[in-house]
Amino acid sequence: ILRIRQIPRYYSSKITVGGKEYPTDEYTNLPPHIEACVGRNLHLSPNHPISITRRLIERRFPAPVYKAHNTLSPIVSVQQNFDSLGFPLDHPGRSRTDTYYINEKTVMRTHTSAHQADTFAAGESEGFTIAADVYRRDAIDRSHYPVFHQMEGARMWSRSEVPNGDIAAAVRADLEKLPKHDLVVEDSGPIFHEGNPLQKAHSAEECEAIAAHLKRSLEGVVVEVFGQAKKAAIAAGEAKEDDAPLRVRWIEAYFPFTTPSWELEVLWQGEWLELLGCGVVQQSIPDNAGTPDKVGWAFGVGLERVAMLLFGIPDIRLFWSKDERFLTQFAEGRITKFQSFSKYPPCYKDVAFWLPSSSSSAGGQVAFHENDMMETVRGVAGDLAEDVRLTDEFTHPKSGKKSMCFRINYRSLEKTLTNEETNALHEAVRTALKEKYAVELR
Ligand code: FA5
Ligand code: MG
Repeated sequence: ILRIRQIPRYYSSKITVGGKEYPTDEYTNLPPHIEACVGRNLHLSPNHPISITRRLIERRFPAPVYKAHNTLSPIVSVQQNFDSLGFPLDHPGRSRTDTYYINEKTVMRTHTSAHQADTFAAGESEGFTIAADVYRRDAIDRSHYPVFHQMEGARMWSRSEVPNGDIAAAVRADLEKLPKHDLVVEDSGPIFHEGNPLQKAHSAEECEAIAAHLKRSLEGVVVEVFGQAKKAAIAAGEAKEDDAPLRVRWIEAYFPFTTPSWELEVLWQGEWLELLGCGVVQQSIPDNAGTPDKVGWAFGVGLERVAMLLFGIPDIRLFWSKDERFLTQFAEGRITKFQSFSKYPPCYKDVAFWLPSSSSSAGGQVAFHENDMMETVRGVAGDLAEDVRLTDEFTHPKSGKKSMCFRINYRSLEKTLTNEETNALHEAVRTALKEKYAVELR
């Protein structure tokens, strides 16, 4: 039986998240269908592809240099998620359109970097990995989901502990110990320049050594992951030994908490897919964590993105499936190609509406964000929504009113949806939009 979910319009004075109660306020925007994911812990579920992927990557960052943290709570303070990392107050990531707030001071972590400062402060090891569920209001398509998993990694060196206080030499010595590989990675150009600057606290030589150690470490992950993926594809008859090699590239990036910064992308299904972000840790973070003599690097990788490539999983929603046909295909320590149990027909439906005039008036606060659409659809249709795209948007020249049109693809991973079912879902989406955002349906 198809269940159409209700979206709450008001929150009561308390909200329960992960079994604990929190006071709500005008920031609260965490819907029940997202709260329901707290505690699923796919990254710790034996034989789940997210857990298998986590362990595969963890193996590249072994103890005792790296300590693995995999059970940190997803409920963090705004201080941990944003302030400690130097996010400016007007950074879009802080807005309620992008982040799930439990209340003004408490959020669902949007990334594993939320634990960087605390982990530096604890000072238990030279390096660490942190695997965890993270939460974001975001697009709906085959590679984006509002709850996903990241692994953070960091490696720090202490000025007071390396021989002669020479960080660059110590990092280069550690670089020599990393396994070499012959993967060709397209590079992004100079290690640092005005647009991707060196920090004042670092010499050019230090930054270059840290960046080289960072890139070699992460390229090692790619080599491991794709070596395994290729073996599995060959075993499944989907690839041959002499197939064209994987295309991988570094591109420059920006994060408030690293500089210089990069992202690593791979060519997947004809498009560049971003796997991870990384960079040289902003010195203010170890400084504020009480470990000012530490310098080093950090990265954050999307585990679903890696798992999709590893196992050939075509849609990110599958990770949440409780369907035995999905779950029984995977076993710890074994990389095999996902056998799709079938592809059911898509069903495209459009919805067009005028935004209430207050929200489209010039200079006024826009009260409807694309992510509001995403969440409304996910809230009503759950995993029966495969993809949502903004197909048209315009402002009426006379009335100044703004119109938006979205195309929703309804498709179940488990069965063929009937016309009645998709019509009911679509009608419920329309009603929810009208009730929650006072849009005028067209
Ligand atoms: C971050 O979250 C940074 N914290 C990463 C980082 C850590 C940078 C440490 C520097 C130092 P970003 O928003 O790009 O960056 O997300 C990192 C990765 O998470 C992406 O590369 C992608 O693999 C994955 N990801 C992001 N959004 C989604 C989503 N909605 N669904 C699935 N995976 C996602
Ligand atoms: Mg990114």
